[in-house]
Amino acid sequence: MNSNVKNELLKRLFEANGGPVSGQEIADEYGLSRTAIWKYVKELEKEGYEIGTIRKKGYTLIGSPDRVNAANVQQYLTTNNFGQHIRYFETCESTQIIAHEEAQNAAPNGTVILSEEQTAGKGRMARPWSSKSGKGVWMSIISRPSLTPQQAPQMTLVAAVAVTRAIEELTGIEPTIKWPNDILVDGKKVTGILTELQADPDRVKAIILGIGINVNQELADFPDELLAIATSLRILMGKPVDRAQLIAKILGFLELYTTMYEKHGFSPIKLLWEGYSNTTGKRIRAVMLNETLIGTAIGISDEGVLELRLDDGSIRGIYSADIEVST
Ligand code: BTX
Repeated sequence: MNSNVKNELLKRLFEANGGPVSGQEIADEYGLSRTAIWKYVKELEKEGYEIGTIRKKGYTLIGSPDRVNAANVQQYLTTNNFGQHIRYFETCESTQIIAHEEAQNAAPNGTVILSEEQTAGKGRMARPWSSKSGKGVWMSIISRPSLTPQQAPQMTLVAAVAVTRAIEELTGIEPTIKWPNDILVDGKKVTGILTELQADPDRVKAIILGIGINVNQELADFPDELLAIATSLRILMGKPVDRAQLIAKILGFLELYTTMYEKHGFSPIKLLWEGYSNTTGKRIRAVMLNETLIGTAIGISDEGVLELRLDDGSIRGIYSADIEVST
């Protein structure tokens, strides 16, 4: 079996938007028999696609399985780069690991790694990220913006704004962002973002943006220790959400905001970010590796650094910390 032919057939079925796709034409183009094309149709049916036949016209797509594979995502894509190359897995340890390898092997800007399940999903500082099969968006994006390594942390904020906006548009839910990387609804985490870097001292070679979104979990899908701190879009909406459509929307906003950031700097992103922030103006505890600071969050600087006014009136910039918002 040639997976290119199968992918091409699927792509055309999506593009035909319910209309017929001629098996004969594909057979002619690839120098195959019509029976060979029929075998690819049977393969797709085994994967969960529902395919009908119209006599003398060809095949039509009636339904697709709930999968985040390339064809399902790309039918909704409006981007030039982000998501044009997708590698899809039923399961893997972590999409970040695969993305790092792909980035080293010269994967183009905007390459996306998606998996139905992660068996060792990673959070920041080697914390685990729960990634149940078929229930969430477990995605790593290889971005190659022209930035210095010092600017890279700002990409976390670019990604947070893109994901928040996409969730808002698709579901009507209004999430907030807790600096730097948590997307929350009613104080519970729906999304975590992990930004990793491949860089020379003066130039970013690749940013690997890891995005984990709880989409279609029900309460029973979460491990006990997460019940108090995590939620999913399905729990919030009371109905399932189309993961493929959500991914395409995120990639659209991510391309838009990354371009905006490269062209105009961080200020437009900062404005968007502040509109979603649940941190600004609040009393917070910032837990860092070597110290814990308590104060009022004033906002973020033009570099994306969180500015904290301590009780003695002095101002400290926080580059990396876990934040607890107290009021
Ligand atoms: P973080 O360090 O801010 O959050 C990790 C913490 O969040 C964990 O210690 C746990 O308390 C909690 N947690 C774990 N799983 C979940 C979950 N599903 N929902 C809500 N809370 C949870 C956040 O790190 C960054 C997460 C990035 C995940 C993506 S998924 C695709 C990519 N591949 C990969 O291995 N990681 C990224």
